[in-house]
Amino acid sequence: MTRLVWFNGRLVGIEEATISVSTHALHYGTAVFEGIRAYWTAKGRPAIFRLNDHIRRFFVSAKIYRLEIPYTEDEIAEACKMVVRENKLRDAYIRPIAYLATTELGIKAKDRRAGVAVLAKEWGKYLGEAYEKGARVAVSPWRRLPSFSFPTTAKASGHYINSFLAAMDAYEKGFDEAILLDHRGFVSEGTGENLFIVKDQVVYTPPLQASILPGITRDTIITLLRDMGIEVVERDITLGELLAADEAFFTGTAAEVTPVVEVDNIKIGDGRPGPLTRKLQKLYSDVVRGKIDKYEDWLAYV
Ligand code: PPE
Repeated sequence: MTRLVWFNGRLVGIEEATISVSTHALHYGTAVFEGIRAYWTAKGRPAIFRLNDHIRRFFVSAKIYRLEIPYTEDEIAEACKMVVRENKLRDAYIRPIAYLATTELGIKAKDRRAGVAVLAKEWGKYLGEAYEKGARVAVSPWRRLPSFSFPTTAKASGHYINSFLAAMDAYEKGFDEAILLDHRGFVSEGTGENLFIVKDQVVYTPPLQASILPGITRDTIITLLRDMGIEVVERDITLGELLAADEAFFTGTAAEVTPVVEVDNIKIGDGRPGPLTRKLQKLYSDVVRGKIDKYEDWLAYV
């Protein structure tokens, strides 16, 4: 993490940004967060990609979990810019988090005020070499949390206990990442990414009812594909369809567009990143760096 953090309204050194061990969020997972990237652009300054969409999702997540954020959306957006600017970052990963701050033990909380921090760091490729070579993934023995038990549309810290189990299980078995099935057995998503497959020039991705997080990168990719005249279908995908796909890839703020080339040691297509996946990686990277005028509206300059 960088040295300077925005913490409850002030920019402070990271060693000052601490909370009590009896904080509700630590015990019960009652925090919501965002992952946002800023990229260096041709204009000679960084721009934050789809900042307003991330801020909106942050506040919706907080509302669902009854967290009262004592700041406006504009103030948090400004804090995101501030941590990039003041830490003199070029490419950055920004992490706003709002946590239930009461230090009273007990699940029910009378005081629903949230503490808020905005951190930043340099974060290279999320899945390392897999960005180039493609990820080898395992189907997790753990199912995605059903959207009947948790609001999977919220990006809440507690939900990541499920991702953590799946990620560690796959990692310890020697894979780069896990894919989780939903409670019905349909393909859901990665531990921190949405999933797409390509079959016969058509692109498919699981729908919201497959308990996915509605990813902002997912939305970006759907838009870019449709603008390219490529058909995108949101529908349930079976494991068999994934294994028979021509190409597969993950999307996410951290992961960007990462090819998936093997599932449980079975090659997807010819076992190398597919041509459409490559094209989307390049296009996404151009869009976030402000190289394509058409998508300038997605950039918030720092
Ligand atoms: N699904 C999950 C479960 C998820 O965590 C993410 C983001 C996505 C889909 C993609 O969402 P979006 O970033 O809006 O396109 N995961 C974040 C956290 C990664 C982490 O390890 O921490 C991210 O990419 O920032």
